[in-house]
Amino acid sequence: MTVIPITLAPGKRRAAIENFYQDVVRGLTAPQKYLDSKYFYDAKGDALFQEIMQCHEYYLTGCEMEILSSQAAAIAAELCSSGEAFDIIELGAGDATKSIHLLKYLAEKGVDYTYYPIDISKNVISLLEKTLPANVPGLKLHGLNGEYFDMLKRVGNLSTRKKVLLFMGANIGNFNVAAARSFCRELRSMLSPGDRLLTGFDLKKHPQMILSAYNDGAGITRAFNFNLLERINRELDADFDISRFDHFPTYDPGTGACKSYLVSLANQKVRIGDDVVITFAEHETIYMEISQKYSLPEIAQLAATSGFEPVTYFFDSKRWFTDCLWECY
Ligand code: AVJ
Repeated sequence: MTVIPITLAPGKRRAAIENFYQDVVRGLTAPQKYLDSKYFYDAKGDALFQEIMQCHEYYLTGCEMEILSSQAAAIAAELCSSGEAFDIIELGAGDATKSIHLLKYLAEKGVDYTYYPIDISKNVISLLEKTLPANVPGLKLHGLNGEYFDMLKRVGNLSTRKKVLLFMGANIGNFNVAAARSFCRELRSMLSPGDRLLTGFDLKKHPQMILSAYNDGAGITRAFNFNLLERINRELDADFDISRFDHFPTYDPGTGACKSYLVSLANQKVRIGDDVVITFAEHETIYMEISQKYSLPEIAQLAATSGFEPVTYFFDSKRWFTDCLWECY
């Protein structure tokens, strides 16, 4: 979740806005215009994503919740099977409503571990520090607010045990396949043999189910996409007229790429700040987000080409989603 917390010091806040501005201008001046989906998550975007997770079409959250709530014991058994002590690090921990099942189970069994949630949102981390120990008696928690790789380096100095990394929520889907491979390789370079990674993948299934998940009837996903244009208006003094754009979600079952676009409904110009004017042709698109879907062989290949060995796949009862445990070799 990318939130620019109001608690940021003025200098840091200015730097965050400057990065946002640079990324937006770079994306909207490219031949295929695009915006980086990490910018969806301001306060309004966080709230809209919470609503998406409640939509009946958006099956992902329920599937992964089922896996964690009904198979915590099996996951824990796998983690403990080597007999070696470990700490748990969660990338993009959010509110930890899924991982809490595993954390609780391990705590109840008396397994000694520290939980290091990493999140880009300072609000998320302080909330976890306040609420989680009350819900998981005896939990040792050390929250880290920042970028994944910076914070992973920090954990390297704090923890001397084997590492278990959690990367859930199908967040890996926000990378295309090549970028997911680079990401996994970079993770691998920060881990050691015997360390493990539990990643959530949304699986290929009936294309209509997938497309509907990103095109809910209540229009929440649409609003979630438009919010990024509104955020640009709010934070970068731009003048997008969202009534002159349409939301166009797509899914290609051949590649497993679920991509969403915004479509300009007219020839139009959009001003960003004092210096930049972006020209849109009628029907020109902005590529907003990818949510990549995988088959099991594609997951195995991703593991193999990034230095991991698949250990166990945990599935929901419909087999629509998998949390996959990999080990570094
Ligand atoms: C948070 C990246 C897992 O891709 O399914 C949901 C974001 N975008 N609906 C996803 C999202 C539109 C979501 N992830």
